[in-house]
Amino acid sequence: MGFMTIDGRKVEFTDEKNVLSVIRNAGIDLPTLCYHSELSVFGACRLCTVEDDRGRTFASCSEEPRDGMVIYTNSGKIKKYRKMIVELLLSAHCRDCTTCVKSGECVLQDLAHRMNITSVRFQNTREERPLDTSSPALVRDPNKCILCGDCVRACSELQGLGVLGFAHRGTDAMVMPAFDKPLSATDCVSCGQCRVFCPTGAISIKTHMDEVWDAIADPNTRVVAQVAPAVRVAVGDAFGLTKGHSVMGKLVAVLHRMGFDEVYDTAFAADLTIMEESKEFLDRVEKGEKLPLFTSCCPAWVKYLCDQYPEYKDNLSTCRSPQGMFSAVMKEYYRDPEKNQGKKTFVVSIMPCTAKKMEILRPNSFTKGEQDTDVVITTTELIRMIRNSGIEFSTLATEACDMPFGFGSGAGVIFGVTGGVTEAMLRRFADRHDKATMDSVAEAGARGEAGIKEFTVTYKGTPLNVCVVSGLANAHTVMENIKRGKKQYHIVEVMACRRGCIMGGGQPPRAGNRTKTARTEGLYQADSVTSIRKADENPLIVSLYDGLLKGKVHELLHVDEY
Ligand code: HC0
Ligand code: SF4
Repeated sequence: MGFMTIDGRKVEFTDEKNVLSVIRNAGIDLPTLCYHSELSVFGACRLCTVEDDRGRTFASCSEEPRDGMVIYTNSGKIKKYRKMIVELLLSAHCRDCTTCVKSGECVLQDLAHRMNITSVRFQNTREERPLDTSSPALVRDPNKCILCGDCVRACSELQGLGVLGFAHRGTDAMVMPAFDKPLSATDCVSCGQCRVFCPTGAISIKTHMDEVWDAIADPNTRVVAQVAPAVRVAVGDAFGLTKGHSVMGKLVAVLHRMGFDEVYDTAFAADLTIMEESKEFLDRVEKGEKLPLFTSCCPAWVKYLCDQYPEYKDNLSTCRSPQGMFSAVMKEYYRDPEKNQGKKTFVVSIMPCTAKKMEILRPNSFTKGEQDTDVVITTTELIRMIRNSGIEFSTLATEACDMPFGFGSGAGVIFGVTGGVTEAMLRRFADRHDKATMDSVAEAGARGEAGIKEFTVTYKGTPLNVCVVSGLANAHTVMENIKRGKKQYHIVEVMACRRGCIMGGGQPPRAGNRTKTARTEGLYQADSVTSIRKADENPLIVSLYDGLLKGKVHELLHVDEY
C-alpha cells in the first residue's frame, strides 16, 4: 500500500499494476486507445500521459505506482498534448462519421467530442485503401485504423492466432494479415475479438439487419427468431436498465412488436444438445473411443480445431450447435404444408457471436439442401434494430416465448457462460433434481472465470476427467498437453471467447470487469429462477422425441462430418 497525490488530492493505492489504474480508481476517466487490462501494455497512443511535479511527462499505463508520487492529469501542458494527439489521429483517419457503423460507439469520435475538436488542421496524406469484406462475419476498413494495435494483441494474446500484424514503416505503417491476404484466406476463426477491442470502425461486424427488415416486410414470409442465452444479459444496459439483468421477457415483447411472427429461446435447443451430447459422451466412454470428447457448439473453436489440429476432428461431438439444432427443427416443423400455410419460413438467429454468421454457411448447417438458419444478427445489431424501430424498450411489459418450442430449462440458459455446457451435462447425469443436488453440481468445478479449469467427477463408479476452457490461446495450451500425453481428459468444453459467450465478439464492446461479472451473474440468476433446471425434464423436449424427431434425430441434430 502507498499514497500518491493526483491533481492535489491524496490517493491510496494497493496492488494496481500501473499509475493509470490508480488514476482511474480515483474516479478520473483518463482516456486511452491502446490500454486494456486483459492485454499486454503497448504504450503507443500516449493519451494517458500525465505530468509529475518536476514537469516530466510519461505514459501512465507503463509506469509503476510509487509511494509519494505527485502527478497532474489535466495540466495545461497535458491538455494541449492530448488534444494534439487526437488531432493528429483524426488527420490520418477517414472522417465519414455520420455513416460509419461505429458512430456513437467510437472511442476516437468520443475523444474528439470530449476535447472540443471542431476542425482538423492537418491534411490526410494516406492513400485510400479498399475494404476487406471477405470474412463472413467481419469487415476490415484500413482507412479507419489508428494503429493502436489492440486487434493485433487480442488475436495473438487471447486467441493465440496472430492473424493480424503490423506491416510497413513510418506513415505507411498498417495493420493487416500477413501479405495483406483477405481475412477469409487466413486462420481467422471469425471470433470477433479483434472487433471487440478495436476502438474505431476499422474492424466491424458484417451486418445483416436489412435482410431481417426485408423478411419482416414480406407478407409471404413467416419470420422466426431464436434468442441465444448470452444476449438477454447484454441488452438492458443499452436502454438504461440494470447491467447484466436478464431482459428475455422484454426481448420477446420487442421482437413481436418489430414484426417477428414467432420468438423462441435458443436455450430450448441447448436442452436438445445436452440430451444428444451426453448420450454420445457416455457411449464413447463405454466403448473407450474418440476421447476426449470435444464440445462442438462454438463455431470459432470448431474451425480452430479443424485448421490447427485436424487429427482430432473425430473427437469433436457430432452434435450440431443449439443454434443449428433449433433452426433444423424449426424448418422441418414448417415443411409440413398444413402448418406452413403456403408461407416461407425465415429463421433469424440472435447471437452474442460473430462466428455464428460463419457457422450457418457451413455445408453441415443445411438440411434437405436448404440453409437452416437464414440470418444471424448479433446483440449489437439487435440493439440498433430496436433503436431503429423507436420502440421504448425499457418500459415494455414482458412476454413469454411462443409455442411449440417456447421453453428452455435453466441448464440451457447457463450455456452462455464458460462451464455452462459442462454443468448442464452434469445435471443431466444427476439422478435427483432437488436444490441440494443442483448446488453440489454447481460446485463440481465448472464455474469460475479461470481460462482453464480441471476437475474429476465420478459417474456410476467411473472417474471422469473434465476440462473447461475459454479463450483459444488457452485451448492451444490444453491441446498441446493432450497431444504430448501430459493430460488425459474424458471431456473438454471449449468456448473461443474468454468467459464464454457473454463476452462474444458480437456483444456491445468495452465491457469492463463489472460488466463481465454482471453478465455472468445475470445468467446464473436467470437459471436459478427457473423451476426446471435439467434438460431431460423439459417437457417440450420429451414430446419432441416422441413426435417430430422420430426417425430424424441424426438428420436434424447431428453433422456427418466437419
Ligand atoms: Fe452461445 Fe450457444 S451458448 S454458443 O455462446 O452451445 O453464440 O449465448 O447461443 O448455439 O445455446 C453463442 C450464447 C449460443 C449455441 C447456445 C451453445
Ligand atoms: Fe483474430 Fe478472431 Fe479477429 Fe479473426 S476474428 S482476426 S481470429 S481476433
